[in-house]
Amino acid sequence: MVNQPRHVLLTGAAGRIGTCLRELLPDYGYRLRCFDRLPVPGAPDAITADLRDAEALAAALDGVDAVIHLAGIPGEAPFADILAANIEGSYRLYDAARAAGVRRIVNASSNHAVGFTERPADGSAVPVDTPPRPDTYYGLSKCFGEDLASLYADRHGIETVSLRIGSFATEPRSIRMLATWLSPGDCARLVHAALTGPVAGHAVVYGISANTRAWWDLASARALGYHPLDDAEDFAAELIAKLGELPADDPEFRYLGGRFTQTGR
Ligand code: 15L
Repeated sequence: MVNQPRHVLLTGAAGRIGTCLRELLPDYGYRLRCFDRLPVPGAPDAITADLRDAEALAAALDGVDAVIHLAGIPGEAPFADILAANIEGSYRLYDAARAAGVRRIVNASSNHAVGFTERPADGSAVPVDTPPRPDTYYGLSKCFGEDLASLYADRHGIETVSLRIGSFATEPRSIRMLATWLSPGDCARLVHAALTGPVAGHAVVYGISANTRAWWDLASARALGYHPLDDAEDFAAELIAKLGELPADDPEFRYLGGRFTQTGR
C-alpha cells in the first residue's frame, strides 16, 4: 500500500486482541473506529452492533480506509453459533466493505485453520501454503474467512491479509505456547505490517513472535515488513521447570492445533 491508512474500523474491539490494538495502534498513527456486539470499555463512541446489522455496519464503514476484522467467536462453539457469528458475520463485513470502497482488510484467521496438520517430524517450519486442515467448526470458519478474503481480492480487488494467529497472550503459559506465542507488542507490529505492507490480492501469514521453537514459517509475514521482537524462549526455563516437557505424542504437541483437535471426539 502506498499510503498508510489512517481511518481504520476495528471489529471485535472489546475482545482480548481488540483491547490490545486499541491501546497500541494509535501510536502508529491510526485513528480507530471501534465496533463490537458488546460495549467497548473506555470507548464511548464505539458502535455497539452485530455485523449482521447492515445499517450499523454501513455507517461504521463510512470514510474508513481499512478494516481490522477480529469479530467472531474465538474458539469452538455449536455450529449454528459459528455459522452466524464467524461465517455470516465475515461475509457481511467483506460485502459491506466492498460497497463502501474499502481498500484493505486485515482478517483475523487462526492456526486452527490448519490445526489437524501434524508437526513435521524433522522440526521444519510449516509453510503458509500447507493445505487447510481445520480442527474444529471454529477452524472451519477461519478456512471460510481465508477463502472469502481470496474471493473479494480476486473479484473486487480488495487487498487483504489473513493472519493465522497462534496464541495471543501477555506471556506464554504452556509448553505449546513456547512455539505458538504472539506477544501484544508483536501483535501490533504484525497488524501494522498487514495494514501497510505490499500485498497482491490475498496474503496469508502466521501470527507469532520470533519464537526460537516456532512451528510456523514467518517468511510471508516478514515480506510485509513484520519484524517481531519477542521470543517465548525467554520464559522457557521457568515454564519447563514448572510444567515439565510434554511427550511428543501428546496431542498438544503432535498437531499444530494442540488440544483443539480433541474437541468433540
Ligand atoms: C485461537 O485461535 C483461539 O482464539 C485462542 O483462544 C487460542 O486457543 C489460540 O488459538 C491457540 O491456538 O492457542
